Amino acid sequence: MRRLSLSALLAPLSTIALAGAIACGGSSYNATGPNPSPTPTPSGNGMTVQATPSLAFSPDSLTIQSGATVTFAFGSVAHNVYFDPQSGTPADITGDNANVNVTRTFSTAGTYHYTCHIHPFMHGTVVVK
Ligand SMILES: [Cu+2]
Repeated sequence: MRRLSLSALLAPLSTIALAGAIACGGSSYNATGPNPSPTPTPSGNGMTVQATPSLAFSPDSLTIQSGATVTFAFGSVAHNVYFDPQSGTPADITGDNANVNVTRTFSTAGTYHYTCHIHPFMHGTVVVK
């Protein structure tokens, strides 16, 4: 007489398989990730003027201390920055500037007006104390 019991052989295997399935179900959710900062950070010691696709400098007027920088952040529409001729102006930002940041240092106190020559109605002012 043979008393082979297949179920007796398989029972331990199915128990192990079931335990493995339970253990694999507890995958952890990784909640950490890049944290988007809601406010733009100033670049260096300076201020930023956005040259916007809506054809304006924003802000169109700002006041800085002498020696500080202004970064002109050009968006998807090309602009440039030409300063009204006077002593102490930084170099003009010539040509077509899109999707690029250009920084200028203002070393001399004064009031500096500038214009985009592509859009002559675009004006801005930097007051250096
Ligand atoms: Cu422009």
